[in-house]
Amino acid sequence: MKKNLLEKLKNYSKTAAALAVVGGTANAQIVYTDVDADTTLNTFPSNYEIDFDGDGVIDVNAQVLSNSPYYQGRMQPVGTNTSVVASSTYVAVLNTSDLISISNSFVTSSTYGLNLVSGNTSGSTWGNWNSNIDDKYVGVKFDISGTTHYGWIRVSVAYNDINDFSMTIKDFAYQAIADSAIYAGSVQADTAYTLVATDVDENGNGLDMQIEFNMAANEQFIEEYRVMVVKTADAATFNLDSANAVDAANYTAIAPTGSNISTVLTDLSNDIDGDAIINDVPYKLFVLSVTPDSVLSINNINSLSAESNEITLSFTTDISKIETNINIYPNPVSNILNIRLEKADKYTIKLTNILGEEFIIKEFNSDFTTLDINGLTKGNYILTISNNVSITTKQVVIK
Ligand SMILES: [Ca+2]
Ligand SMILES: [Ca+2]
Ligand SMILES: [Ca+2]
Repeated sequence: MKKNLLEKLKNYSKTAAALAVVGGTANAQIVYTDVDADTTLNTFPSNYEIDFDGDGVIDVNAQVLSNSPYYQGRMQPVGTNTSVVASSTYVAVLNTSDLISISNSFVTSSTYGLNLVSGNTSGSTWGNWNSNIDDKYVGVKFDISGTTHYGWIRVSVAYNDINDFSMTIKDFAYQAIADSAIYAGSVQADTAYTLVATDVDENGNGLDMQIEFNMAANEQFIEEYRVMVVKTADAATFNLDSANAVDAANYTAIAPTGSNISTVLTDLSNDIDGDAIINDVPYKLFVLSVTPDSVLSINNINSLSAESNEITLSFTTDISKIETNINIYPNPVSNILNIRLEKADKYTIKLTNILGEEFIIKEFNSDFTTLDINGLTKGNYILTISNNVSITTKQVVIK
């Protein structure tokens, strides 16, 4: 498992997707950088400089050095207001999913930074990493343009004794939202983009809804895309929290393919409210990129695309389409009249007598409905059925 993960991580490069988000943990925005290849510091002195935000200002300098009889592996905060999560006065060993936030104890050390590993040839040791430690985290707080950001660095230490150890720097990430916490090891799925919805058929349901979108620039942390159909009236307030809460019956899951996606929904596809997708309702579509919890931690974060164009499905067929595909039964009728149309749509039906007197009017969004005609006088009636593009009439006999 771990080996696969490391292999997967090797090809990952920096993600800096621009996505408009609001504050809060669920809407976190994590910028991840792989160290490719993992960098092992095993000669004295050697170092690796970490620039979390890619602004050219080094934030943390990881280094091993010897000033005999002392040997040290350190994390040196070098950026403005940078500091490291500490236990005692040494770099703390954080586990996957430990929260890095304002609540931690941070220490800013001066010239050499904080010890992970240190000791002397007389056998004294200092620090919390003086052993074989695989894939643990250094928590960091640093400054971007005067605001505080939290991040993690994944580190392994191979330790024989105090003058025979190495530190391996594997990857790092930070929370792009100022003052917002990050979980150690937490990553975020990249975002699908440029969604285009098109009406491609004449079924009056999801079979007419084609969605095309560009795959995320990096699919490393994406388990599946979820296509979500949102009524336009609700689209402005639809956000990552809402998308995460949508029931599995009400989105379409698509596995990443390594290519851009084009797909058509099904006749059973619902919008996010659980309503069938039908004609004459304005929708906007979204794609949620879902990251599996198993990749690195239990705190990985999904990403929501920007909305698609607005799409309103409709029939472009004329009156003959309805006329030839209508089924009214039984006829003559004495109790319940069934009305079945070939395609679901928004229909209005009226039952009138031959004088034009109106007895029943009903609207429905479906390909089927019933009328209860109990109590109506026996005789000949006219059933008028219309949608937004056509109208037709049928004779009904009540017996
Ligand atoms: Ca920087
Ligand atoms: Ca790496
Ligand atoms: Ca259509």
